[in-house]
Amino acid sequence: MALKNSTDRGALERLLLSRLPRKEISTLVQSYTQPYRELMSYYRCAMMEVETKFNVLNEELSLQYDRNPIESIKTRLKSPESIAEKLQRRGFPLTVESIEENLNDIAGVRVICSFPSDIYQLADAFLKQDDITLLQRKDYIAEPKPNGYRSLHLIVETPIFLHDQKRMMRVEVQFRTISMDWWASLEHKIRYKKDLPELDHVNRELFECAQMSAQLDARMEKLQRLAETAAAEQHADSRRGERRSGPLTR
Ligand code: 0O2
Repeated sequence: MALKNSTDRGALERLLLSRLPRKEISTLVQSYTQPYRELMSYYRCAMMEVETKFNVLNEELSLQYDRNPIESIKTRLKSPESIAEKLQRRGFPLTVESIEENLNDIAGVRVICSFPSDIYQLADAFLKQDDITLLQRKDYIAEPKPNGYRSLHLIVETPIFLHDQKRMMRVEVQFRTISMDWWASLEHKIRYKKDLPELDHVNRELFECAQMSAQLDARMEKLQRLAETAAAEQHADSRRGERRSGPLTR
């Protein structure tokens, strides 16, 4: 007999489950969810690998330039609801294999930098590493989205080393300045993906705020350059002064 609808199916599932001993139910659930949990764990490992790479770069560059180019790093694993929604929206099957095959942003690493130039320097240094393969690059800083969104997005593949195998995993890396992140986080709260009617004045003002944030980035970067140049000149002056006064005689 074919089941008429999901209510029938639900009732049947409940009946069957009520007759199974607790232990068997737990084994059953485990067997269904294990492959998904394993895959999510691999993505977590890939995020750890990528996060470590950025921490290493931050440490090294901070010695070289006397400041940290990275303000903070955030990692996130896409939620089961978002995964299901995205697969459905794109017409892909809801299976563990399909997640790995069709989605690039299950593992997300967001690198918040001080200045726009830090973003490109870090992205270049990261992509030069021989275990990182670039799959896709979207530069929304050079070409912001029509709503004003700015960020540099990379989809990369990186290996994770498990006890018995090496696995290649995809990770989405988003680079933003504090100002880009501030705008994107608030815009996300105000509008992004909400089924709102088109509110022209809200869109326009959000776009203006994005432009203000871009101007602030440019000004701050300019100030940083001026300060760096002034510090370098001062340092050179004091070295010249030291050389003129010659070695100390006793
Ligand atoms: P969440 O909740 O941040 O994970 P994709 O579906 O990712 O393959 P898409 O959407 O063209 O293809 O990718 P894109 O443009 O690279 O954007 C992916 C992510 O960038 C989004 O992830 C957001 O995090 C961020 N993003 C893109 N556009 C905007 C925007 O206009 N405003 C804000 N605030 N964030 C944006 P998710 O999965 O959509 O959401």
